[in-house]
Amino acid sequence: MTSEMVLVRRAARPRPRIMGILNVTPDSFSDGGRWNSVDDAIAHGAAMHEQGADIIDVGGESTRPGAERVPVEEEQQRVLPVVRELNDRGIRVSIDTLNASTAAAAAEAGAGIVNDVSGGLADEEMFRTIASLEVDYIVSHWRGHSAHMNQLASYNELVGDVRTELQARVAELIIWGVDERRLIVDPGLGFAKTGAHNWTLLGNLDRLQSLGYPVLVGASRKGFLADLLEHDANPIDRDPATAVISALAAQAGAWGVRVHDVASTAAALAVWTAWETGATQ
Ligand code: PMM
Repeated sequence: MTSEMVLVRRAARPRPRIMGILNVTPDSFSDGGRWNSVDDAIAHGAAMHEQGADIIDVGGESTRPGAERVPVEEEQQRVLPVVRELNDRGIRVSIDTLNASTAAAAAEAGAGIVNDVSGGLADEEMFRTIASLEVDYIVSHWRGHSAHMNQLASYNELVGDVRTELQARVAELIIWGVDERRLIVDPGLGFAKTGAHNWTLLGNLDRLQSLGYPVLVGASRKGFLADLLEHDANPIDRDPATAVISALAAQAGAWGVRVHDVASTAAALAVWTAWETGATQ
């Protein structure tokens, strides 16, 4: 060491990808029914892309607490034309589904990512299907269907249990022959988790990152944010809190954030990027 002080700025980290949520469902908890027609859904997906979404996550079955299952044919009728058209417009698309046959059909229609909130537990064909497709796969922590997931929210050591359960799903995917470079993990906020569980997981993202896979955070408009807020007449009132989580997730090194309101998260991540780089880029 010389006596001269040298300031070394560590290399800037990439900003997380923004995944814009496109629920083509009549009943999703925060935006259900709004993008119910194919044309409206495509227009909304394209608008989110314009606002800065890197990926549009198309889903045809609500996973809100208490939600009932949707017949798979109906799910595919909802999502496939939207996936196809967005892909034709050059937009990267993920398919949010629990069903292996929908994952395969959506990949055929151009989806490059399968986002399965059940981590393969809802459909025993999912991992075999993923192994046969050229897609990235988001493996979420999950314990059971929305209709009864709140009864499954009990843990010995929350973060360790979620980490171990995710690791087991990843190990199984690798046995099926899935390329581990195509895996992304997700703590599954709100899925068999209380509000306190969600905050604990967010505060310990580093322990999930230490699994060695990119981490996706899906906190957008979820009920646990409402408990913090004095004025919460509507799920969109949670967008500022969601945007702050996006910036904090960036700071924690998340690979991506899944959000309804792309504009506010894009603004939050622009601030984070300027902070991170000293606005040198
Ligand atoms: N949450 C929902 C749906 N899909 N996918 C991932 N990877 N992570 C999540 O946290 C997640 C998800 C439920 O929220 P929505 O009904 O607003 O889409």
